[in-house]
Amino acid sequence: MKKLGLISAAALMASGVAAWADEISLVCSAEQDWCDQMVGLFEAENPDTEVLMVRKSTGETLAQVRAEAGNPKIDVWWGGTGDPHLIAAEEGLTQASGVDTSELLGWAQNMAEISNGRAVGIYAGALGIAYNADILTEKGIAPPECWADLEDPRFEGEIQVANPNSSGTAYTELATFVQLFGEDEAMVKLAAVGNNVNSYTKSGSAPSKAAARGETGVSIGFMHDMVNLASQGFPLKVVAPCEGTGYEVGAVSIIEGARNLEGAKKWVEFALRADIQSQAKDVKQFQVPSNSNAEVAPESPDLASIKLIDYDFATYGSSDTRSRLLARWDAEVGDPNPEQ
Ligand code: S7P
Repeated sequence: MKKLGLISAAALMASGVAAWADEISLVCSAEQDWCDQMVGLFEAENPDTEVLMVRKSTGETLAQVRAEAGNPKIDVWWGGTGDPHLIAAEEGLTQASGVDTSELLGWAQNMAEISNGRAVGIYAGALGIAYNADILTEKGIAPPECWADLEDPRFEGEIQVANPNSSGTAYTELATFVQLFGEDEAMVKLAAVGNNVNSYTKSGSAPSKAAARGETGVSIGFMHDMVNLASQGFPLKVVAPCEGTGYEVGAVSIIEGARNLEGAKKWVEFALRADIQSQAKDVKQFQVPSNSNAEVAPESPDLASIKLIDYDFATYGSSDTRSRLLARWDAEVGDPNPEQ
């Protein structure tokens, strides 16, 4: 960890350039705007600390944490779907933060329980379908209402979704199909949807952005990301699929062997605070916050009114299950043009 010497720090301060006594290395798997907001708020409260933040998708971050086991470059991993955080916990790649979770909602505490305190829930959000109303109207395509509709040839070349190897969002979709339809049937259905997919993206929020811009007719992703885009005026309609749908619990984890353990713990405590979580809506992040005292944005999809499955985080957040499902997805669904 780079520490500024007293002389160089004093020289920098005299020159008006900020000098930090401390650095936290953070990977952020939420949206860039939220990552930037969180870093700004943290540094404003902790002027001696610089947060070195990189934004990466959830599956990509898990791959990095695995590759760096024993010599981690990351102190703390904030955001992203909970399953890969649970897998990192199971593989001993993260460590318990020991933070007080008493103010958190049940689903956030559940994540901490499953992972023995190594992953803590920070937000929740449901998976859904979005469509660009202008495009579907122009092409005379009836909007989707159910997951099954996405298999229909009327959506040929119209659907965009992420690749579950890199994206936590797309892994949530894969696990949701398996929980709704059983593993074999899920693969058949995902392959049938795949016949209509024009592109598998690396990031989970990219397909809905593409649908908002009119580059694709339909996307699969998290409803809160779709609501964000619709609130910006894009002609995006959000669909809660008729069969029911899965949801994520976004998480925060401290990496095993973190070089700045104290800084990482400080970040986790900060990220769980009600006043901090309440500010997510200022950057149009409409997940449901995990702190029971945090404000829920009026735009946040109401999870109680959506037909949610009883998502089995212990099973789908296990290393064996994820490896098996991804291997089957690669073999039976597959991405013909994987993004580099
Ligand atoms: O912050 C928005 C969000 O949808 O992005 C996270 C997502 O897992 C990260 O993207 P990838 O799918 O590319 O991994 C979600 O946790 C979060 O709600």
